[in-house]
Amino acid sequence: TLPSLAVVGATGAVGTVLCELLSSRRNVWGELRLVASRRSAGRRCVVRGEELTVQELSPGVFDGVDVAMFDVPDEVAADWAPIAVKHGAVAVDNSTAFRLDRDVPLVVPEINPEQVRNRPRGIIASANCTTVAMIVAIAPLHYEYGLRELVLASYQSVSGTGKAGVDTLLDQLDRVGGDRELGSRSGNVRRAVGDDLGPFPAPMALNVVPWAGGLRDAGWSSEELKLRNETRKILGLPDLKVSATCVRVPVVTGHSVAVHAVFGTEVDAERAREVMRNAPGVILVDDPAAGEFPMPIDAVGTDPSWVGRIRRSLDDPRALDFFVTGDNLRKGAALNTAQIAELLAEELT
Ligand code: 11C
Repeated sequence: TLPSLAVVGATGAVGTVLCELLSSRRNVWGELRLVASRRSAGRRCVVRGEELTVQELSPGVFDGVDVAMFDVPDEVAADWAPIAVKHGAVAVDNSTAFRLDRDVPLVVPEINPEQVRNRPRGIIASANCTTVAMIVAIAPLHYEYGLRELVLASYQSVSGTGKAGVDTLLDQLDRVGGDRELGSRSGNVRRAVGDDLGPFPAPMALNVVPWAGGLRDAGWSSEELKLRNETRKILGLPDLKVSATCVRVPVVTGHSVAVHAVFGTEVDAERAREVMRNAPGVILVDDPAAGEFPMPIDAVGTDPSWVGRIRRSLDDPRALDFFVTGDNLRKGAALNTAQIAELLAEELT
């Protein structure tokens, strides 16, 4: 019999994409259970052509479950993933709760699939969406040239903060639409947008906000630290130098990163393009003369990281600059956890 799967957080922004993926990917699952908070319990969702009723999260929902995927807030995952394990499931968690735990592998299946077997706590973590978009491109370049340092600037979409972020941006765009004076004087976008900033510290419409996540020591944001710490762990480079600036932009879905990568050996832009053409999970879109760039409006709803603008640094023959964009809800979250779970399904079948 095929292994059973529980999807915890099935009705959230990532859970919804996950249910779509379960309907479109090769079916490796037996029984499927959709699980959510009390607020969403009782809703009906169609997955794989079956109508399923969403069950309320409780210890009993894990009875007889082989794999439990969690797309829920950190504190919910921290409490409930160990409960799922106690009930006999392997937990695949997409929150930050376990990513840096030494006894929990942090897996991006294109890069370190073998790590799924190394799970003393019965938990496997899936990486942050910004890290995932960037790392599927950077890993093959690291194997080619030996990575020494990353300098990153992210352009993160509002769906990174869930459905509330998307509603906030779309409501704000309604409020600013049609006023051709807006943006030409300090403060007038703030006045038009009003006080409801949703999950953001500043207006998102007609703006970019150099902030994502929570405040950490010395002025760094949690998102910036995740890019550094998760990249180091996934690549197995504990001393890699990483400096990131995370920025929220008025894009609904699709996180992008401008990358300056310094390597141990001299690089060649054409060879780097060749490496990207052959890299799993990457699509090369790099023809500026034809107006072809990797952009979130094109990458949304697709699986790979879109990579382009590849250039050798003018001032350092060992450095490459490029731009990468990927669907943060798909490969950045739902797809990566689905791929990890599929590795487990293979092992358990
Ligand atoms: C954002 N990257 O764009 C965040 C959302 O570490 O899984 C995902 C948080 C995480 O706000």
